[in-house]
Amino acid sequence: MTTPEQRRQDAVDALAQQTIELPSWAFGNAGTRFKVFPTAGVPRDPFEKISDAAQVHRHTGAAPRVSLHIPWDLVDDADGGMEKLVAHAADEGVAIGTINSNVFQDDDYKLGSLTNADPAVRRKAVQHHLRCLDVMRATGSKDLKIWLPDGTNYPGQDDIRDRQDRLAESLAEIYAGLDPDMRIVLEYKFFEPYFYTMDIPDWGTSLLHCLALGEQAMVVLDTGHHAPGTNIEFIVAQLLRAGRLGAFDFNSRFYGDDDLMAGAADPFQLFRIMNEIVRGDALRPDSGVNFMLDQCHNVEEKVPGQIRSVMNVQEATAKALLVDREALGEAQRSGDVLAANGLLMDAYSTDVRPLLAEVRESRGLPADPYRAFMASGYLDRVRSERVGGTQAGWGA
Ligand code: PSV
Ligand code: MN
Ligand code: MN
Repeated sequence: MTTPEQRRQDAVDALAQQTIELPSWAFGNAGTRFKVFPTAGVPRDPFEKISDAAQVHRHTGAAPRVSLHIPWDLVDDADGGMEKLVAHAADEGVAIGTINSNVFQDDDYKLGSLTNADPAVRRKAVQHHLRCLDVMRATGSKDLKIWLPDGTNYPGQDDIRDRQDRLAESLAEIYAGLDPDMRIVLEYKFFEPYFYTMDIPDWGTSLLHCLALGEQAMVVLDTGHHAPGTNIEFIVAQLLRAGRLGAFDFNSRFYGDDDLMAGAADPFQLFRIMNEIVRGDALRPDSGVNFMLDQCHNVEEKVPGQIRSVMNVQEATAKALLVDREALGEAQRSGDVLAANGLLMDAYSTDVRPLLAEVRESRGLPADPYRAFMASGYLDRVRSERVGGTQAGWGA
């Protein structure tokens, strides 16, 4: 039997190793299609986005990688632009993580990118992904994240099956370009930007394409990309069982793809997800599951919004680590429904903030990263320094 003290110690060890990747686009201005409210001091280029992300790592010690979106974060410089970005990241104490491909901005992609009926448009979209692989070679990134914005708005607009066939062919071309240590991580989303069909609307479609591609293709689960009421932890359990959960995009939703701070809307759901992660032994740094945030901060400050989200993921993880799994297994096997549910709820109801403060302080980090950042003067500094030029928008 493990004692509560042993569980606590195991939790401390696991939490000290947990890392969460940050999205570069969280640091730029974002908004809805109605309005983007500009925030003073936001980054004007990819270098400044990385500097802001590094602040999150500096205060939490848990966010050592930054995910880039290409071409938004492309530093086009004949003299090794991306290498300069890598060096800048290293100077700031972080590294480049996943590379995300945009195929949602060009007019050519109105009727689809990798699924477009026009072979020339498909070729262009495939080429863009091959270019992303080159960016990965320049940045040392290992994961190419494909979120496919393709779909249709009206029944009959295009042939659903033909689009799947074209998608499979395009993905196979990209997959063939991977180096042996690279992966495609394939995201799904049930609606938006199209509202009748999306070409990768759900985990089943993503998984089928991944299985057809091969072992270097894995599913990405974005917590905001499901219909209301979807049991996301079930999907986590199933994908882990199949060995195909490649990454998370954490964010909160109340309605649709709201991109709010992770753990803000439904901390209990985040706990249930992390409970499946711990149950599936997928928290280990070498588990193959990359934990990432995918958020936009429309009305709140961005760096502290990211810090708060990292802390929320850590809290959900700490609670999941405290579940008494032996007692839970016994209760489950003996059919004691209420005891089993009670054991899970006991862990969820634990205030883990003192435990996390202890983990941080033992690593020389502030007990409360949010307060430490707010007191650091960084926001005032960038507000006065970053004047002029064009503020980076969601995309720029
Ligand atoms: C799409 O909604 C998405 O969640 C994808 O992950 C993209 O990479 C991200 O937003 C930013 O474009
Ligand atoms: Mn996402
Ligand atoms: Mn999204």
